[in-house]
Amino acid sequence: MVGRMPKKVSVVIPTLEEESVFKLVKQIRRVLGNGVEIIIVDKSSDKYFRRLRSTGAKLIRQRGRGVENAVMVGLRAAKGEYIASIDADGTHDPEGLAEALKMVESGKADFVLGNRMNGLSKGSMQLYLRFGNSILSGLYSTLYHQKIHDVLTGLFVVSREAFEDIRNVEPYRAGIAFFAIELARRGYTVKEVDIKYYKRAYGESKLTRSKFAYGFNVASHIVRQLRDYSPLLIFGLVGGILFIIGLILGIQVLADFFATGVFAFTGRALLAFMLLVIGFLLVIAGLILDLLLEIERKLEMPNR
Ligand SMILES: Nc1nc2c(ncn2[C@@H]2O[C@H](COP(=O)(O)OP(=O)(O)OP(=O)(O)O)[C@@H](O)[C@H]2O)c(=O)[nH]1
Ligand SMILES: [Mg+2]
Repeated sequence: MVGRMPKKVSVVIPTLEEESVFKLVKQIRRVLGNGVEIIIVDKSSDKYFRRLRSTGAKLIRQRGRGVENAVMVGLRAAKGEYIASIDADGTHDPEGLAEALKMVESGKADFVLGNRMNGLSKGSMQLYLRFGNSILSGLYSTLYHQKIHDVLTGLFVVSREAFEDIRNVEPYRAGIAFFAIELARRGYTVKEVDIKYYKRAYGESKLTRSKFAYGFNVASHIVRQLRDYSPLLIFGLVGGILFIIGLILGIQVLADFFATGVFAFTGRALLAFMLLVIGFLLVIAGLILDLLLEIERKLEMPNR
C-alpha cells in the first residue's frame, strides 16, 4: 500500500492583505485533496496575520521583501514532492494547479506555468499589461528556447528535483519570471497550461505602482543572462552590425575616390574605419569570452 500512496503536494501562497485567501485555501483543498500542504507566506499587518490562523494552513511571516522572495521562502519550507504557487488575490483559477500538476507528474515538464492569456475574463488584464507581457514572454521564449506566453503569471508547479537545483539562488526582483529564468538556464523543461484569469475582487494591486519598473527588471534579467551565457551572440551581433555599417560607408568613400580621383569625405572615411575596427574587435571579444566560458564549463562538469 505504501508504495501506491499519492505523492505529496505543497502549495505556496504569497499574501499581502488579501481578503480572497480564505476562500482560496478551501478551493485548493477541494481541487488537490485535504492532504495538500498549504503554506501562506505573509507580509501583512499583525491583525491580518492573526486572522490567517483560521485557514489551518502553515503560516510564515515574511521577513524579506517582494513576491519572489515570499515564494522562495515558501518553497524552501515545503515538504511536498511537487511544489506549486498561486497568487492570494483569487484571480488565478486553482483548477489550473491540478492541470499543471498532471503535466509535471507525467514527466512532460519540470516546471509548468499557468498561462492566463487564453482565459482572460473581461477587465482582468489591462491592454498595456497584455502587450508588455507578450513582449517579455516572447523575449524569454526566444532566448531560452521555450514556448511560453505568460512569463508574468502567478501560478506554477515545479518538481522537487528541479527546485532543489535553485534552492540556494537568491531571488531577484522579477516575480515568477525569476523561477522561469533560473530553471530554463539549468536546462529544465518549462511548459504551460491554459488557466482562467479573473478580475481582482477585493483591494488593490500590490505591484501596480511599480509595474513599469517591474517589467523593465524582468526584461533586464532575461537579457543579462544572455550576456553572461552567450557572449558570442551579443558581441557578435553588435560587432557584426557595426562592421557592416562601416563596410557600407567605406565602400561609398572608395567608390567616390575611384570615380573622381579625389579623396573627399574624410569624416566619413574616418567613421567607416572606426566602425570596422570596433566591430571586428567586438566579434573577437565575443569569441574569446565564448572560449573562456566553454573552458569554465568543462572544468565545472568533468563527468559530462
Ligand atoms: N508575501 C508577499 N506577498 C506579496 C508581495 N507583493 C505582492 N504579494 C502578493 O503576491 C500576489 C501578486 O500580487 P498582485 O498585487 O496581485 O500583483 P498583480 O497580480 O500584478 O496585480 P493585480 O493585477 O492588480 O492583481 C498577491 O497574492 C499579493 O498579495 C510581497 O512583497 N510579499
Ligand atoms: Mg493579482
